[in-house]
Amino acid sequence: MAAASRDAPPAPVRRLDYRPPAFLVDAIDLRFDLDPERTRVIASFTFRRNPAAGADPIAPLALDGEQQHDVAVALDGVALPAERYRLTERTLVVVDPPERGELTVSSTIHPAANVALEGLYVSSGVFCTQCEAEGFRRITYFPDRPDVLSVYTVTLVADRERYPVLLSNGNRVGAGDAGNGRHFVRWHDPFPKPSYLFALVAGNLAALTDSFTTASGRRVALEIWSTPANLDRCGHAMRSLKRAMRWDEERFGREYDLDTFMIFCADDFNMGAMENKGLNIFNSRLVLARPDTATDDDYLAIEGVVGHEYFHNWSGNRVTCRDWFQLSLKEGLTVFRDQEFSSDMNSRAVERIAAVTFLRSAQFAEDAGPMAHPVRPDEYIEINNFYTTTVYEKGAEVIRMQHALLSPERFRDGIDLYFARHDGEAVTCDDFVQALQDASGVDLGQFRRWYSQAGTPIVRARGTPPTPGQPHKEPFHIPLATGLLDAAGADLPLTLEGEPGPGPTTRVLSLTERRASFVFTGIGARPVPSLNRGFSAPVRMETDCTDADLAFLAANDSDPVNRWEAAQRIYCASVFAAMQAAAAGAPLPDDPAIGGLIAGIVADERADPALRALAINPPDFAYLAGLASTIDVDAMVAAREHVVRSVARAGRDALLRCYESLRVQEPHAPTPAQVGARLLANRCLRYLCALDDPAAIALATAQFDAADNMTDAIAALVAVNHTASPSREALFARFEARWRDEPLVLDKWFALQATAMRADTLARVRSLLGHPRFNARNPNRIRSLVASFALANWPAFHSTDGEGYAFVAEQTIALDRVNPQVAAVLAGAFNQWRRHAQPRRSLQERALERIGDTPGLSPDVAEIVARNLAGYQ
Ligand code: 0A1
Ligand code: ZN
Repeated sequence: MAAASRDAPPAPVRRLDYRPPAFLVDAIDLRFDLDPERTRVIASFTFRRNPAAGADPIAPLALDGEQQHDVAVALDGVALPAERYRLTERTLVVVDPPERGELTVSSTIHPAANVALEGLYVSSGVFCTQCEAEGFRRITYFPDRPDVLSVYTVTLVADRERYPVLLSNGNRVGAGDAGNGRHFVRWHDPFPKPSYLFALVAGNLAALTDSFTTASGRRVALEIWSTPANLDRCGHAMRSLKRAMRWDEERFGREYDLDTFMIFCADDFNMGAMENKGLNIFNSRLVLARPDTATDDDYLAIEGVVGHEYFHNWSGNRVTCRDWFQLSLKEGLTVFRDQEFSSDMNSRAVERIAAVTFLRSAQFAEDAGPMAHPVRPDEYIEINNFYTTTVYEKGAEVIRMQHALLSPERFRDGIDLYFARHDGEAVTCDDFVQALQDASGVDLGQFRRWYSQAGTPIVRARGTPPTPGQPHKEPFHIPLATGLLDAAGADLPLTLEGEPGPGPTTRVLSLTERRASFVFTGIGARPVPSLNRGFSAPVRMETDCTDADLAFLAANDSDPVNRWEAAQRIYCASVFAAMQAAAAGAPLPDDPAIGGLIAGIVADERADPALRALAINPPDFAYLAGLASTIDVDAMVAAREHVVRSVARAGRDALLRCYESLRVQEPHAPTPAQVGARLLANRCLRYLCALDDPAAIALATAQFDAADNMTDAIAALVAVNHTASPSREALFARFEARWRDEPLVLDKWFALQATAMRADTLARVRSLLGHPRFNARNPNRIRSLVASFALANWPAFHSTDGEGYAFVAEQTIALDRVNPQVAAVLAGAFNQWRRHAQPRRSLQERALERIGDTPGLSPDVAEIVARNLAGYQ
């Protein structure tokens, strides 16, 4: 199938090929003479042969390096003659190295030309870095691998006027004049760290400052650095940081360790944020917030990500990964920690439902496609492609299951042992599980399969579908939190046969075999089971619940996650019934049950508004697609639309009443009460506008006019986004005029237009590429306009004329020359192609082939294409 002209992708790196480093580096001294066009880097480091390297005593001293010029090398202060080292495109090898010594490597790099945003680059006139996973090798030659830990001393030299602020990791230990209008600042980080945690920032910046006193009484200076104009938007991030620092002390006993903790917010950043020791670098969209510019969701995301990066100081930095296959060691654990933080700060149920929704839409799809991989992958071509929902979100579920199997108390003992045992080390996922097992006495032997086997298990079905390279699956150890409801909706005590009663009302059942049965005693009439409460295991549940059981659970389950889940299952069933009719060309059936259910939930004023809003949310396309055997986009889009409209029709009065009663009257505040009320009111507004009813659209316009906050303003645009009403154009034009010069706000406007379910969307997206505020080099702009279209607009991306596919292929190819990491995200839009019905299957295959046939593809995009076009069915 592969065209003869296609380049073979680079060879994969394999987990089992891991070897300890031949040399260790205990300390490194780095000097930067910063200039956007020509930065000189001088790195001096002490190296010594690794006593633990074992077998190969003559292994050379090999350093990684890319895109560096004018390289000079000295050993113990003496210039090294050319025959003593070999320089290739990606390595510098010292021939016949001594057992120990000091190597000095000088080189020149070009930050202003660095558009891939890996290594040292310039963002809005400010120097900044991104070194994870392998960016440090674009800064200097070094053993750029996470198991080489060194103490860093960094001297930054730059023009005093253009770059008055010079930041790096650790503590500031010196500063002064460097002549010629230049100055220097020196930083020292006493904690040995891998090169991926190195960072520097240099520019004309201002700081919001505060302080935090740790549990042991040390005062830590807190600084959030941004351009002076943005300082008034850093307050929420600062409050979040202080909450995170306190929470990690209280919940995990983890205290901060340096004198200063800094955050810098960058306008150009490939991912969300980065946990560099003492100097976190954030995408500005995850720092900056003011009620008029940021939504309630933005506020929550900022709190969560500020927490996430801060928590890495222990889970990632003090204890780091031995190699990149262990990425989930730090990411799964840190996502679990940030989820717990957000749950403790806000509503636990809302947080859990949001996490489950994301996992099931994104990670389940990943597990069912060509990118499926275990939480601890076995091979990769480009590590940047493995910052995935499997490593992060499923990784967090794997931690959560161990929390459930051990109990919170024994889990904490295990985590304490893990940190104490491995502080200052680079370790593996196995080391982590071993610490939990040793501290708790719970046997986690079988549980370890969650790290090595890909795929989503099915509970109550025959097993787990195969994934690439892993046709046979062994049973997982699955903790299934279970309850039984009696006819009145009350929880029954669960007493296992042979036990003295009464047992607890929710029990974590341990499934370890392909089949298991549990017999509870003292249960009278047929109870209604509530399985996988709190989504205790990341599995697909297939149960024999009747429609009546689901309606009963939606109304009565004491577990809020399963109450939500029951409503979602009813919703999905309704969409599937309509889908079958659509696929057969029959008229779409009207399902009165779903309309009644939603109207009932909306009207239930005793229930938490945020939970009501989540319960009436229609299932998204990604989740629905995951439930289908073959994806028929036309039928799916038509069916979902049909059900949404019938809900809107049947629930109209209840929706309107709820909307009117919940409109927040007092001035905006990000309190849980206001957030919940806005969420539900705005969800009602969306339903009301789904019928193109002019009265409903007038409500949206009025809301837009009156909004004192971005949540309500954007919600008005969302509500009219798919309509043909001229009011839509008017609102979008007004929004643009108001927020033209605010890139992060305009991103919301780009994204809404890219996700509009309208016939003219692709034409609109193409013309927006020429918008004066669109910038094809900025990852946030690309994600808003192009990635939203590719990944979130099912009808337009999958349009049967193939134009959506052609557009995304063309954009992927163009972007790959600029920013391979983000280009690979776009290429991932085709990951489900084999699951689609014709003609979309072939059209997507052709788009992938077109990308794959492009000469000079990055390994990032080449890997995605190769996995997609490999023989896996
Ligand atoms: N470690 C960061 C995420 C991150 C990963 C890779 C990056 O560039 C390749 C940037 C950031 C986190 O988990 O927050
Ligand atoms: Zn992380």
